[in-house]
Amino acid sequence: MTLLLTGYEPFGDHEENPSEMVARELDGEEIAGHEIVGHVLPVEFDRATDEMRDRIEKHDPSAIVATGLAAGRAGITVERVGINVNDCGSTPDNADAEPRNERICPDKQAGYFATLPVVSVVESLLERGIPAHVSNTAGTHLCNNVLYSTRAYLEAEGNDAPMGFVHLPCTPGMAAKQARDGDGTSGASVKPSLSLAMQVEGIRRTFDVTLADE
Ligand code: PCA
Repeated sequence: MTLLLTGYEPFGDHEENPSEMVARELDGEEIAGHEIVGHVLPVEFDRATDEMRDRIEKHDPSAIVATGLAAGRAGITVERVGINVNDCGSTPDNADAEPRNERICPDKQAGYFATLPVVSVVESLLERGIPAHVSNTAGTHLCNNVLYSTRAYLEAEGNDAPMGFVHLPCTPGMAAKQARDGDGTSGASVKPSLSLAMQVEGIRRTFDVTLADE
């Protein structure tokens, strides 16, 4: 029995992506008799969803948690919904694709809810002293794309494994580096951050709560 955990490779101005580090760290760990399969997805609109489907077909996971970086958010944010939009904003993907106001699936509905127990996960993280909140937008970049596309795929397949998306903030090292590269010490420009250990524990608990909910 497996649990699928995906992170993303670095993208845009970011030299690191905590979601990649968390996926690598938890790969192989056991939770309640399930083995976590950690996988790092490309930040490419043309490839990420196909890779996610391949992993689901290969591992037939009992639950799927996709993660990515949301630099600037103050804690772990559990996404409630994915919407049917691809729009890269000011950040092209890693293959230089720049979708603007496109539909992910032109013939499908506007949105899909995550099927993780979103509110229970957040409550559990807060109880553990991990800053977290529910988020009502995963944006319109790859993170939203993988949430929407994977939920659409699972529904079409009749696969009821719970699936959702968790955005992770910067690590303290990333926030310090970005401040050094930017305004340095004079402005109040340092981004909020959370230690990698806390981020790892947050994702562990996300799986715990999801399995307990089944
Ligand atoms: N974060 C981006 C894409 C990859 C990642 O880690 C997002 O929030 O869409």
